[in-house]
Amino acid sequence: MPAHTPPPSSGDLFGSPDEEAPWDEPIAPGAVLLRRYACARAPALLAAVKAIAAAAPFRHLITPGGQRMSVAMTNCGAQGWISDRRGYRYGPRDPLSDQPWPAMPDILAELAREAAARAGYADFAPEACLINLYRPGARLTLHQDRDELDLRAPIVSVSLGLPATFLFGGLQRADPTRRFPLVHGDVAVWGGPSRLAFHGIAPLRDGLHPATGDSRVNLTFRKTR
Ligand SMILES: O=C(O)CCC(=O)C(=O)O
Ligand SMILES: [Mn+2]
Repeated sequence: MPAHTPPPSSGDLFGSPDEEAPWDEPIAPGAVLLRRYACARAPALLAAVKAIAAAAPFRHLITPGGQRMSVAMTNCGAQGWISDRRGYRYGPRDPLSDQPWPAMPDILAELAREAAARAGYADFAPEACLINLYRPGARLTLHQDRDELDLRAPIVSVSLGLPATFLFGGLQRADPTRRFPLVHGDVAVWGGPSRLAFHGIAPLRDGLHPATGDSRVNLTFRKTR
């Protein structure tokens, strides 16, 4: 029995009717890959990302150590994640424009809430959506998401476009890391005992995807406070 099938009326707008039905792949206690969960909504999600990026453009942030990140980032929601010489933090305004980050569109917030619930985290209310844009060669080295104050809430992370390799380790940096392919429409949710698991993305490989061309877009939803 498929875990979820797109509503019958969504065929034309959001995906082809012969799209794969989603399935769940638990990877660690509190962590699950919701395979293809976002496929049906991907065109609407990408349209929303385009509108967000028109107001708050993707940019390569500088790490506190002075390195330019290979992934380009922007945010939507009440809070946005930023990095500069002063450190990593959340803030309500885009430092490029000094305007509030674009509001989080309902279609994004609903997807995040539904995915979290499916993974066992009821009532997830994301305040921030960090949007990561990967071009071939871009990567995210092993890290923990630990700038959020309420670690009871999970991280919900949506993959769109080109495939990537998700590195998922343990609570210590030196713990063994497993590699999971992430493709268009996959949603990773980690929380509970896995909330502070080290994770990353291996350098993106060249390719072309019908939905995003030569890039991968990742939406990472967080409760920040
Ligand atoms: O791109 C991904 O799938 C992971 C992103 C991530 O770990 C982050 O934004 O902190
Ligand atoms: Mn992360």
